[in-house]
Amino acid sequence: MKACGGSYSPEIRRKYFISGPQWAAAYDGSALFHAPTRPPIGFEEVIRRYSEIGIAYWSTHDTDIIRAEMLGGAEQAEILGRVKAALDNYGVRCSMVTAETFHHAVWAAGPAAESPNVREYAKFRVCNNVDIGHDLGASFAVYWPGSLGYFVQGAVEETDTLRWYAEALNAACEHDIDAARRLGRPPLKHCLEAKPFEPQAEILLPTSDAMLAFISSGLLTHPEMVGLNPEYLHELMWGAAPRAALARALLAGKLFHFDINDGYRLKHDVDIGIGLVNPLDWLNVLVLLRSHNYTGPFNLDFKPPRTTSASGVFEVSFPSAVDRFITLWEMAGEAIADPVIKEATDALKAGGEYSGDPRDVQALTASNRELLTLHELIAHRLVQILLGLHRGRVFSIA
Ligand code: 3MF
Ligand code: MG
Ligand code: MG
Repeated sequence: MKACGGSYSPEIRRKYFISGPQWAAAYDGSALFHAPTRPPIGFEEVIRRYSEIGIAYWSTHDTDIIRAEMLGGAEQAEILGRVKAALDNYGVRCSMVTAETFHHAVWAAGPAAESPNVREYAKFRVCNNVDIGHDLGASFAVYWPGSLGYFVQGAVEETDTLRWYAEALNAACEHDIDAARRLGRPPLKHCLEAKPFEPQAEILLPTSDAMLAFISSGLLTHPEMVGLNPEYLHELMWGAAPRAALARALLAGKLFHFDINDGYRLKHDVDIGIGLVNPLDWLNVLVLLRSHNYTGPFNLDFKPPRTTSASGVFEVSFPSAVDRFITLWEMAGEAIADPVIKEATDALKAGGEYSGDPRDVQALTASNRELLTLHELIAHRLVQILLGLHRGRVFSIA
C-alpha cells in the first residue's frame, strides 16, 4: 500500500459518511464450494481497526453480534453494552442496523412464510432491530428480503406473501414511532434493499423499482418512513444501469442509503470492492449523487476476496476501498465543474439554433445534427478525467 501511494489520512477519510459493515470485515471467505480462508473476528476488533483506518461509521446485522437464541434477552443488553463501549472507546458511530431474516433455518420459507408463528417471529425480529438501532444511536434500519421468494413454481402465492411482508414492515414502523417518541429521538429511516436473485431462484421484490412500487402499493401503513438502500452490484446483476436505478430512486425521494461495491453483469453477487471493475460507471454514479446533493451513507458492502489474508482485510481491502471511493467522489466534483463538460452540456440544453417552421422535421433534425456529437465528446472527457488526461498527460510512443 505504501508503494502504491495515493492514500488519504484517517482524518480525511472520517470526513465522509462512509460506513463499514461488521459482516464485511468478518467475512471469512466461505461460500458454496469454498471453505473459509480467514479466522473469525469479533466486533471489538472490527471497530478498532475501522477506527484506525478512519472509517467513522459501523453497521451490523442483529445476528452478527448477538446469537439468534439470545435476541431480546438479558444477553442482548449485555452485548449491546460492550458494543457501545467499543464504539465510544474508538470514536466510531453506529449508522445502521439490519435484522437477519434470510440465513437461519427458521427463514427456510422466508420472513413472510405461510406459518403465522414464523411471521410473528419476523415481527419480533424487526421490532427488536429497531430497539437495537435506537440503543446504538443508529439512524437507519435496512431490510434485505433475500429469502422472500421461491425455488419451485406455484407453491407460493405471491400476493399473500407480499401482504405478509408488508405486515412485518408495518410492525417495525409502528414500533419505531412509539420508541422514538419515548426516547426523544427521530424515528429511523427504514430502507429496503433489492437483489434480483440469490439466495432464492426467484425473488418477489427483485429490483429497487419493484420496491418503489411496493412502497406506494397501499400495503404500508407508513410509506413516508420507508425508502431504499440500493446496492450498486444488485442493480448491475440484473443488467440494469445502476445510475439510472439511482436516478429513479432520487426522483421518488427514496434514496435513503447506498451499499457500495462492484462486480459484473448477469453473474452472482461477487461483492468486489468499489471501483475495481467499473471505475468509469462509478465516476458517473457519483456525479449523479453529488449533483443531487445525496447526503446519506455509503456503506462498504463488499467482501474482501478469499485470497486476501486476515491482516490484508484491514491493511489493503478496507483502506483501498475507502480511498477509491474518496478519489472517485472528488473526481466527480471535478467532472461537475469541468469547463469542457459544462460548455458541451449547456450547448446541448440550448439546442440547435433554428427559427423556422417548428414542425419542419427535416430542418429540426439538421439544426441539432452537429450538436449531438457532443454526447461522445462528453464521454471522452469523462474518460480523460478518470485517467488524468484532462491535465494534459499523454503517453509516449516508442
Ligand atoms: C446481500 C447483501 C446483504 C445486505 C445486508 C443488509 C449481507 O447481498 O447485500 O449483505 O446488504 O443484509 O441488509
Ligand atoms: Mg447489501
Ligand atoms: Mg450484495
